[in-house]
Amino acid sequence: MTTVAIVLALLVAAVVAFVVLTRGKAEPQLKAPPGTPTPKPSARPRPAPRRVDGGSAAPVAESLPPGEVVVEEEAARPAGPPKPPPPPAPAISAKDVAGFRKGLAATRGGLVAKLAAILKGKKEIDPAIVQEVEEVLLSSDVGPKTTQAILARLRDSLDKNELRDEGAVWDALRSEATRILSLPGGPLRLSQKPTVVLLVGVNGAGKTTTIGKLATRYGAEGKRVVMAAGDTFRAAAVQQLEVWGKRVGADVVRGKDGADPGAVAFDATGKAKESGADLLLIDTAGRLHTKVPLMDEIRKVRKTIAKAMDGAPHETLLVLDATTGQNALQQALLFKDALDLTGIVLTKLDGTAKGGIVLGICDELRVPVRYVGLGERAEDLREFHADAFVEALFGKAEEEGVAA
Ligand SMILES: Nc1nc2c(ncn2[C@@H]2O[C@H](COP(=O)(O)OP(=O)(O)OP(=O)(O)O)[C@@H](O)[C@H]2O)c(=O)[nH]1
Ligand SMILES: [Mg+2]
Repeated sequence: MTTVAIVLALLVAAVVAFVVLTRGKAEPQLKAPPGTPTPKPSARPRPAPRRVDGGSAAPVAESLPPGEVVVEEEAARPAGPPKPPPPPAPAISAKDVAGFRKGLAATRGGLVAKLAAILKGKKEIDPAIVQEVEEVLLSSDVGPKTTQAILARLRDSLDKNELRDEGAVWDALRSEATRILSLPGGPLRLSQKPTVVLLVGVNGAGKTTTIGKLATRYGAEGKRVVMAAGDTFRAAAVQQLEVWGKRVGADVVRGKDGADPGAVAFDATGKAKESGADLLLIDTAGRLHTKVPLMDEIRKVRKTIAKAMDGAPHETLLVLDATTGQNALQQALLFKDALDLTGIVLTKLDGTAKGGIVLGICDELRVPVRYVGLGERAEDLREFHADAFVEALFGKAEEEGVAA
């Protein structure tokens, strides 16, 4: 019995020892230091967070889990080398010259072709040739005063023996034209909110069309444009403006038929101010420069606008139809007497050989041409640049042989 008990006890001890030993193998007794999280069986190594600084780094960021993308602040980046200053704007853009040249085709075929016919192949320039140039300038609506100014320069150069050949005459004409046309002007600057622009001129000069073109241009630049239907004589004039307004997305302020144009302009200035508009373009009825009551009326309109906003109108543009030649110059002189003109818009230059009128206007009025109209479409209104204009008018005339 005693032996049986001993054997049983040994068996139990052996089983217990076996169990203890086999358990120890299955679960190794590795004790982690306190505070260390127990790794989960499913945990995988994760990529290190990456910086996204735009460009090619962005696709990498997309592959990262949310919250892992570190967008570095612009200010925190190390400063790179200083940026070089932007290159100076070219004096003349080829696009400008090409645009003017297309619009000036008729003038090049008239004034410039006649000059080319006189000068072509001349190895020597004498006073008789200068005389012929005078006739061409006079017949091309350059105007007597401006023609004399240009001739004085040519004769002076001739006396100094500087006009040796055809090329020298073209150069002298170009530089004289550039001098005359280079008045401080340029496109409208929207320095006030709203910048108020009054457009005046005789019937059919192109005022309403120019307003539509300007609204298109500034609207496309993201400016808020308001138009005032100050031509209250004709219902059709208001409708014409409203068509442009719809096309451009600009508000049109109108009065009742036959309303006082000053009241419409006053109302529109107030509304443009309230609505935070950038530009207010005020249309007016066509008026003959020789009709005193009509010129008095436009003076009154101008004063009324000033009552609605200090310093307004900021610009008063005279719209002239280039096809009217010397008459355009007469209009300009009388409008300038009545109003403080800040610029001229010369329309329909595309349909005339009388482009020389630009020289007469700038020379006699000393008011800058700000825009020229080279067609009826919105994009046919071009900022006037003296250099580009002169280049388009006279450039390469000799080589092209524009002479008939
Ligand atoms: N070819 C050409 N036509 C133009 C130009 N500017 C205006 N026109 C046209 O000239 C005509 C008269 O233009 P409007 O804008 O109505 O002239 P307006 O000065 O407002 O005329 P009123 O309101 O009657 O005084 C229209 O048929 C225009 O399309 C231009 O630069 N070139
Ligand atoms: Mg009109």
